Amino acid sequence: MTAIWRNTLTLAGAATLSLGIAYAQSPDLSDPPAIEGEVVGDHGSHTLRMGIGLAESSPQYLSSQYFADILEQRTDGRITVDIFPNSQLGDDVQMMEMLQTGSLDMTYPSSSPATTYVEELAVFDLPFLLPNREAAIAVMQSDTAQRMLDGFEGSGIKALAFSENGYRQLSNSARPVESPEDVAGLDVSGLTIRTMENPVHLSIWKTLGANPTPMAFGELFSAMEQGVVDGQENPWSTILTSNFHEVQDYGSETRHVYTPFIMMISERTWERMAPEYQELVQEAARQSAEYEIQLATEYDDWSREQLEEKGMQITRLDDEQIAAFQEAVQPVYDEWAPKIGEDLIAEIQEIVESSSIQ
Ligand code: TK8
Repeated sequence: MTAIWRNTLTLAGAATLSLGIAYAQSPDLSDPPAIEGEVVGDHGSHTLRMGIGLAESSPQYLSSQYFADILEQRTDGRITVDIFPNSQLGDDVQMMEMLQTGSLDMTYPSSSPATTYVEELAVFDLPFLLPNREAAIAVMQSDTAQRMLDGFEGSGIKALAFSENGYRQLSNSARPVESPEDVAGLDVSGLTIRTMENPVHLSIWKTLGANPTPMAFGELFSAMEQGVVDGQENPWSTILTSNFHEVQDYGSETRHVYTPFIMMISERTWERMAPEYQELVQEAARQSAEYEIQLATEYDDWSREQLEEKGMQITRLDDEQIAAFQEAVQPVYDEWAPKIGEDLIAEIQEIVESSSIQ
């Protein structure tokens, strides 16, 4: 972990969460695939504590529940997983640290706060890099991505699988945003946009002329409620299942970054498990990640419609408007491409090009 990344990041205070009741309704979601395979041998019992950031109705939680069900069924109840949603146990950064010390078994953060462990992950933070979901999935399931997961080795964290957080959309409580100028306009009136704890995201919003501030997800709802921050950016499903529409009137379909989630386990917990259990945990992580991507896909447009029904004014940007944002953030590439690595970016762009749909 080199100084360049540590210096750039400022860590938010402990997460306090007031999300209120999770959003009950959900789209006609696909049921999880049937759990197949033999019950594995008896290598003792494990109760895994898993902390996640999002609400019970989120694709992140539902797929984690599927992960738990696979382990319980395939071990005849010898491995159980207790899931703690809504950042109850801390934010992404804190929970990764808890995996390192062994005070938590599993977590499921966004890739962005994990760039302090594996710098290559920052490639996912470059704006407009992944034009569509097919390209994103092709990248997440590539050898390049597997190399990033392997990059955690020796850090105290074992990274098991990528899944989808999703395409990030801007929301704010001040006005509709249709152009980079509108974003810059947000700053003129001193409005603040919350970002994840990640230097590339800070650069994106600074470059667009906003006034960005990094903050833990668990603090975001109350910070918006109290007017500490005026805007934020997340996938529609997170905005809906975290009830952000209660404190955000405007949304803009910027799709400016596709953020993955990474399912992780503490290396200490992993090393306490028999090889057959390790194999099963890895398999279950991949299966639940595939299911999570499916759920996140089904939630995306549906959540946007729900938010509009709940009164959020959502601006859909046309190709020309998106192109204006792409042009406006070009300086982010100039700043970060040399640090992230031109070769890595080229590797990802090649996967994107070869993925079926352009
Ligand atoms: C939840 C976070 C969240 C992320 C963010 O723990 O912080 O805005 O998008 O999903 O990982």
